[in-house]
Amino acid sequence: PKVSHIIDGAQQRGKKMLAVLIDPDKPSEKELIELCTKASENGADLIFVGGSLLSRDSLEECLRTVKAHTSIPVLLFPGSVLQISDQADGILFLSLISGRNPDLLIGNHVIAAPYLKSSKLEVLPTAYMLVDCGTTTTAIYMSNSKALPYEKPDIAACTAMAGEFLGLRYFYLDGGSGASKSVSPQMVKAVRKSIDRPIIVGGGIRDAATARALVEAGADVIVVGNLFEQNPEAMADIAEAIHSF
Ligand code: 1GP
Repeated sequence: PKVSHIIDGAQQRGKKMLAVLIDPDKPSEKELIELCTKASENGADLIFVGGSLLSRDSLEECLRTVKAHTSIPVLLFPGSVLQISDQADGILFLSLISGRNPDLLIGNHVIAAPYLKSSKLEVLPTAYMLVDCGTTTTAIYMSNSKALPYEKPDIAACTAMAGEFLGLRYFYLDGGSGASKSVSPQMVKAVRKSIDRPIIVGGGIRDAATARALVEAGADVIVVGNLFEQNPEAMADIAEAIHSF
């Protein structure tokens, strides 16, 4: 099945999803295999692979290992045009609509388009919104653009509306990996009221209560990166909080 059908179907049934993010830079092959096992055991519905800045050429190898050791759908969450690979099932085709950097709104997309066209990757048009959660995360720094202000849910709501009118299908609110706190439930609520399509929320989510508050506010997919890599066992509680909604 297409990954978009899995996400859309879950949303229609009111089922919330847990995505775990793997930064291909960090784990060794042995650790990756372990992470795949833990992802399945602890209830991950999706695996995102990517990073805002990779310091070694590890993506292909990482994807090969992940695909060989789990049947969970794998989506690229690319930090740049260099992070395109046929080994994944699909790609979050991110347009950074929180910012005003033309390369991340359309420029890189033009460069990537012919590669995607000739690949078998499923392309998920995604409105990517970085939020300033009090930490200059790598994503925010590398984006060379301003993130949405934490205290301004109305700006996030209008940005999402614009993204929907532009035809984008998935809406990703992200504080960036390692943010000191997550995006606020108030902001998720405001975005939920402004659009109907699935909302993905990530960045700085480290406990079940936070994940729960975000799904209650209207998030459909919760993304956990750092905590998953550091303490995969802790995912069980978060998955339970999300899936029991
Ligand atoms: C970042 O949403 C992801 O894009 C995950 O963030 O590593 O802080 O969980 P964390």
